[in-house]
Amino acid sequence: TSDIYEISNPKDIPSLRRALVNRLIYSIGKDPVETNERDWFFALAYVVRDLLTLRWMESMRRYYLQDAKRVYYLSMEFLIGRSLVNSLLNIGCYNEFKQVLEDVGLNLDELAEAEEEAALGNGGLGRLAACYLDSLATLQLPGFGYGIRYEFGMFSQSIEDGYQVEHPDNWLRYGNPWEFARPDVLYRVQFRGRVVEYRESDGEVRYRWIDTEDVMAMAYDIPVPGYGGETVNNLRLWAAKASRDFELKYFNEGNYIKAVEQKTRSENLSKVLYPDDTTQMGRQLRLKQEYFFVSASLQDILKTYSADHRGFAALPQEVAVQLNDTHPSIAIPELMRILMDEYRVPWHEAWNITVQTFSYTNHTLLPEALEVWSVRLFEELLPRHLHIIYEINYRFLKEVSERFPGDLDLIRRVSVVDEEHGSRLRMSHLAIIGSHKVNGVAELHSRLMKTTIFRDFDRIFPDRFVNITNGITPRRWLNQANRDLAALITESIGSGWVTDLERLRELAPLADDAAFRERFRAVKLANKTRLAALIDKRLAIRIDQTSLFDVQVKRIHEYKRQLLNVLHVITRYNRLRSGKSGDIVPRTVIFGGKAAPGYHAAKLIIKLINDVAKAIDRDPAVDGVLKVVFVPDYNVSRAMEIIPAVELSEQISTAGMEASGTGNMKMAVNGAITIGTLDGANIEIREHVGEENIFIFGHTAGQLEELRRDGYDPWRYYRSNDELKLALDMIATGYFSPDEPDRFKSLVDSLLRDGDKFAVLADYGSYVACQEEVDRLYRDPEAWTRKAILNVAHCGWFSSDRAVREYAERIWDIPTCR
Ligand code: DL6
Repeated sequence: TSDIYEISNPKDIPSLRRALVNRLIYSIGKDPVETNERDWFFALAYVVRDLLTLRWMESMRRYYLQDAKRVYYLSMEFLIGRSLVNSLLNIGCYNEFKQVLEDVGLNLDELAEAEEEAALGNGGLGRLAACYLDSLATLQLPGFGYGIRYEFGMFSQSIEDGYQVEHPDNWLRYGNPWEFARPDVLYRVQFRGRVVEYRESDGEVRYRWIDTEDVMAMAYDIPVPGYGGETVNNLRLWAAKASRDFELKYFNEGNYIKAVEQKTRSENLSKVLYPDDTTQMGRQLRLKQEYFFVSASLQDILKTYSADHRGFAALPQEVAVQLNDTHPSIAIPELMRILMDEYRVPWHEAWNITVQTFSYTNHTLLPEALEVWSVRLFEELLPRHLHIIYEINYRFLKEVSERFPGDLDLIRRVSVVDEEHGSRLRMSHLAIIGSHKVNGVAELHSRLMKTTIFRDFDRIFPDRFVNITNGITPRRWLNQANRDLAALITESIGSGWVTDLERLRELAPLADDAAFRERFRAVKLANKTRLAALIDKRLAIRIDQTSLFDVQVKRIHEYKRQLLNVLHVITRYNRLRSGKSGDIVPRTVIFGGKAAPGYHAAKLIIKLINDVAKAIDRDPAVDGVLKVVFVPDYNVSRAMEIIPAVELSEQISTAGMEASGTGNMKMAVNGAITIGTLDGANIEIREHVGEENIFIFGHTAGQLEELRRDGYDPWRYYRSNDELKLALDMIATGYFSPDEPDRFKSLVDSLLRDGDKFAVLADYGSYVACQEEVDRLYRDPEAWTRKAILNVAHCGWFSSDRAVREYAERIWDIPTCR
């Protein structure tokens, strides 16, 4: 096959063309005269994968020969998106392939649309994992992702009559050209069964987990190319396969149908991604998914380690495991189990190895998102792990009671087992106790973590908590998504920024250069025009590309406060209708985002946005000055289309509730100006870009705490602000839903009668006032552009390269491996 597929020189167009046509014929089985775009996409993806494969093998060999310490990033979610263009840019062959395709009458960017996106994540946490994989490879760090190969990723969203409708994401329907199936990399994962105690010849009591129901985990590998193509790392995703033993049991009983049923049941385990990131669902299948991928990953990690190491004492010197939130925290008792039950390592030694190996990232303070599992469920599914967790907890609490004698309340608060709510395991406690480092994802979040939910733990382990502020990869979010801005930047300061984003600082002096501002503005306008054309094409909605593009795209959640944005839109609408708007700036307010399928309020917010959009559309009084658009099915590809066109980035969460945010970083580095609260990484964005280049409004986390302590009364705001009252009354009385006047009553009730948990009303006044400031600045295009340029220039620090370097130095202790 090497004659057919081999590319002697990836810059040689004829050889690339030959490889492409050969792939089309021999791998896709299509005659080049009778193909569709998807055939070409697959052929091209195979050629690109070929180019990655040798570099990938070289990288693996390099790690092996240098006996490099490796980091394994365990995550239930990797929100990768499409890979074709990203891979081409990273290996430096984009232009060559563009040419090859043009020669056969095809357009690379159009072809790229044939790729299904790998939407194996919900939002921030999953996308962060994907950005970190890109940075690990670019920085030439031996970093490997482990996750689940969900057959159905994040649901796709359509909007029907203004309501969200969910559709299954059958992304593997045509196959995934990037992956290598590894039927030989197969591990047994046990569930249920029982634990027996026995005494060994050395007199030690040991445990055996027997009579289990088993599922097999089969590996699929996806190469992850770093920028420059020197290093290609690996993302290994596990798919569930039925265990032969299990099937045989029924076959032997002559029950063929039952055997096949059983096979389907086992394989359902990796079927679907749970589509809610902010409420924990205590579902058995979810716990099974967590243990399934953790067990397979640890077996794989230990197999690699054991290939050239004896014993496990050196494991923390060779291996670091990062737990992306608590979802994989069952890895802590699992490593203990393997070390003790399978390799006879004594508890003390096993515990030291475990703690030194693991570290844990917390991504949320929302109590409803913190994982807890019922002891009963654990007992049923993972009885041996429950024993180990009890023992970990017992030893930990013993130590605490020795250090803080008599503080029984402390013991109750820090225990892994929460007895107050019916015996539940608090996975965050387990993750903290079993890790040597715990990090939050922005300064404020890390501080709040230490002073609120994990205050006791910070006292017990004063060196354990650190902050590593999130970052985003400049390859995908600037170099790829915003080709025109990338070209302008490169022309101005060279291309070094792609791997050293802080070089963007060199753009700062150009903010005062009128000619540069003109070009910068032209790029933004071109991006807006492109987005307007897409919206017209897909939704048949016309928007004015010269209006201010005011954008809030992210998951729909009450704490992210899309409702606050809607209240401002309604206020603006009312001012326009009553002629009180003065010299108002024409705006297009764009929303996008998915609501968890079971989250009623979030789904109603989507309907409200769409109903408000409809009312505004029908009113000639606001024609040309106000437009609202809800972009359906927000995902990585949509984000890459929208973000380069954003002018005003809405980051308006209730202070203290958004752990970091990463959309805020993506938009700022693409030349948007943020309107935001002092929440998450907004605070650090303000520090970097300067307070004169960002619009900050609203209560701080501290002020909100005080407000609540003094008895927060949303009615006070309602009564004292006529515009707010009018907007709320319109929603409540069916102005936007005349066909069903009560439709949004529950939303208004949540604000007025149920205590306004997210302080929407408390921040309304300052938000609306701040939006007036936005209008004022926008009326002066030179001043606006100047600030936008300074946002780009000063956001280099938010690169995921910086974040990953911090992890490598402060947590994993791994050097680069060139
Ligand atoms: O750390 C990545 C991302 C943050 O930027 C967001 O602020 C945060 O909401 C998000 N959390 C999740 C779900 N959390 N849990 N568990 O996606 O993480």
